[in-house]
Formats: sequence, structure tokens, C-alpha cells
Amino acid sequence: MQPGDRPRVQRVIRWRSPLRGLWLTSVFGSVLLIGLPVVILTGLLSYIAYGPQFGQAIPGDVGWLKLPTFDWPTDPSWLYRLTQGLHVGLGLVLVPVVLAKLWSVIPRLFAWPPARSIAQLVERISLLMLVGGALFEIVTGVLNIQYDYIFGFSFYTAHYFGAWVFIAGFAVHVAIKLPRLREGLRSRSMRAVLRTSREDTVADPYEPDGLAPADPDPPTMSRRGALALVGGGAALVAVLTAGQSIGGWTRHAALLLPRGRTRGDGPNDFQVNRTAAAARITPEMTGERWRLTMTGGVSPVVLDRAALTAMPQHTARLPIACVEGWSTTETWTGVPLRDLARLAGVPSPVSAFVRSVERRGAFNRATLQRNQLLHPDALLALRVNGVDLSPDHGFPARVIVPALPGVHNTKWVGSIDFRAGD
Ligand SMILES: Nc1nc2c(c(=O)[nH]1)N[C@H]1C(S)=C(S)[C@@H](COP(=O)(O)O)O[C@H]1N2
Ligand SMILES: [Mo]
Repeated sequence: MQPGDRPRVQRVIRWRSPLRGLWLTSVFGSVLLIGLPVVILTGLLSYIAYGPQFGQAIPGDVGWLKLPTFDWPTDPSWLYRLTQGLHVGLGLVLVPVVLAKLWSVIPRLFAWPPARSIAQLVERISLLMLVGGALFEIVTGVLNIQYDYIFGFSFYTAHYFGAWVFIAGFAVHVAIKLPRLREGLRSRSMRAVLRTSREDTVADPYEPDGLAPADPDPPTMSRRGALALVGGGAALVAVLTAGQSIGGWTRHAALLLPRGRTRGDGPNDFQVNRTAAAARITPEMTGERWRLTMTGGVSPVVLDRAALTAMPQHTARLPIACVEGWSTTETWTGVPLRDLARLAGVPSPVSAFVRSVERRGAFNRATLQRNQLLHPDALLALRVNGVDLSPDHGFPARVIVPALPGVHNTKWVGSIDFRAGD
């Protein structure tokens, strides 16, 4: 084959876009430099909110990657809604920016030889961790919120350890590249770029180890066009997803909302995580013969639903905020958990172990901390929005606690074991 027979292949391999250069990479880089720490921090907070001190964060045993744990607060009640909404929402919105950043540096990813010194080798390895980690976190995160557990490992475990690989790569990369980023941002004025049309777009000067091409093609797009394309992509993702956390009319635009499909009727018309049928909850389990068993005191206390409804009721507006990023705020009525603790004979509990009548599944139990039991709005809810809970939302009784991750708002509660301090 003659060299002249394959100009297209050559073109691709030689990466000749005139937009590629330090300035554009630095602009994408600074967006990620601000956004990714928020995604990282809220992700780590989510692990802490799950209560690793009770062995109920996943993965349970993380060795020396153990985070400093603290009792997750109950105020403000929308705290987890905010942190997890940000984690998932911002994580998704930044995907187009991550892809654009990767596109902008792609010639360097294939630089050969891969390393000429030890320092460069460290940089290359950190780059592998950064890029591999970022793509891995995006893929596992997206698959989790779309319920496609196609991988043969636990999402939480993979996402947690993947995060540390990514964080390490990110930290090294920022430390090495920060001066270049500053230099890049100063190399052009944003105002000038926003005024430059495609015809007037010129490539950055070529440097041997730089990003700009040696022999650039004519521009097919201006730099402002590239920024608009990437920004538009991010905005589109935002519109398609943010509604699941923000709620109200924006929810109608949240077409990527995975929980929009199963809902209830009337006052119970809001997202259902796992339906009663899916959890194999039968009418016998939750009907006349249902009892709440409370232990921890001198002897067990057993209540039926009539006894619970006869107790003083409390109403609170509280969100359910799922790890998947969606949330919904409803008006719940039921018996404060602290009243139940007193009735059980443990007026000052340090924790409580809640169990559902649901037999299988990882979400049929939760351990609650002291502040989550003693908060006046922490409820064993019997009603929502003025009517009895629907079977899908946890009838006859469910936990609802301010700022608690959704997963621990156990539905179809069967027993509570209150634990006093030792
Ligand atoms: N018994 C039981 N309780 C459960 C679950 C479950 O699968 N089984 N799912 C949890 C999760 S992950 C969330 S986000 C909330 C959702 O509550 P909802 O279905 O009423 O919206 O319930 C929680 N309580
Ligand atoms: Mo959840």
C-alpha cells in the first residue's frame, strides 16, 4: 500500500485539531479542578453517612483506607439530600467535561516512549489511575443508578476502591500540573476567545512536548463553539437529571430518572425504591397478625398497629434521599422513635437495630445512632400525607429520620432492638 492511500488514518493519528492546546485543556481542567473535589468529598461523606461504625457502610472492611467517622448529623434534614444530590448530579454533569478534557490531551496519552525518567514514569502511572479511575467511577456510578448490575462484583465495593485509585491519581496530577494550568489560563483571554469566530481561530504555538499540533488543520469550529458544545452537553445532562433531586416541576424533565416508573396512588404517589411485591411482602405479613417487637429493656414489648396509632402522633416534613441521587420530601406522621425507646425501657439508647419483616435483601435492616433516635422528628411513620402508608411505602410502619440515607429508612418494620450504653 502506498502512503498516499491512507491520508485519513494518518490524520487521526496525528491529531491535527487547531483547538487543541494548553488554553483549552486548562479551561476544562479548571472546571474539573473545582467540580471534582465536590464530587469526591460528597462521595466520601456518603460512606460516612451510611454508618461505618456499625459495620453497615459498604465495603465494611476497608483496611487502612478507613475514613475518620463521626455521627452523621440529623440537622438540617435535607443534608443527605444535598450531599448525595450533588454527588450524583454533579458527577453526571461533569461527564461531558471529563470527555472533552480527555479529547484535548489525547496526543499526550499516546506519547512514545511512555516515560523517559522516573519522575515521568510516576506521572504516567498517576495519569493511568486518574483516567482509568474516572472512567471506572462514571461507569459503575451510572450503572448503579440505572440498575444494571452487569458486573459480577458489588457496586459499593468497586465504587469505593475505584474512588481511592482515582483520588490518588487526581492528587498527583493536580500537584504536577497546577503550574501548567495557570500558565495555560494566562495564555489567552477568555473575553477574546468568546469574541473570536471560526475563521479567526488560530492554533496555539507548537511545542515539542505540548498539546498543540505541529501542522494544524484549518478550524472546523471556534474555541467558543467548543466551549458551547461541552457546556451545552453538561447543561443537557443537568436538565435530564437534576429534577430527580430538586423536585417540583423540574421532575418532569428528569427523563433519566430511574425511579419515575414505579409510583403510588394519591398521597402515596411518590418514588418507590423496592415494591412490596419485589420484596415479597405478603398481606399476611403486614395484616392483622403484624406486630412490632421492641427489645433492649427488661422484657420485650410487643405492639399491634392499633396500639401504635393510640400513642401520641407527631408529624414532620422529611425527605427520602437515596444513594442513587433522587429524593422526595413528604409529610410523615407516626410515633417518635424516642417515645418507643422509652416504652421499650431504654430511655437513653446509644443505638438501635431495626429489622424489616422482609426476609431477603440487603436493605431489610439498619442500625440507627443516638442522635437519629432522639431527634423529635425521627419517626416510626404510620401515615404519609394524611393517609396510611401504602404497601409499597412500608405499611404498616417504616422508619423516617431527618438526614438519614434513604436506605436506612427501613420499610415494613418488624422489630427494633434498642441498645443502652455499656
Ligand atoms: N425493608 C426495606 N426497606 C427499605 C428498602 C428495601 O429494599 N427494603 N429500600 C430502602 C431504600 S434504598 C430507599 S431509597 C427507601 C425508599 O423508600 P420508598 O420506596 O418509600 O421511596 O426505602 C428504604 N427502605
Ligand atoms: Mo436507596
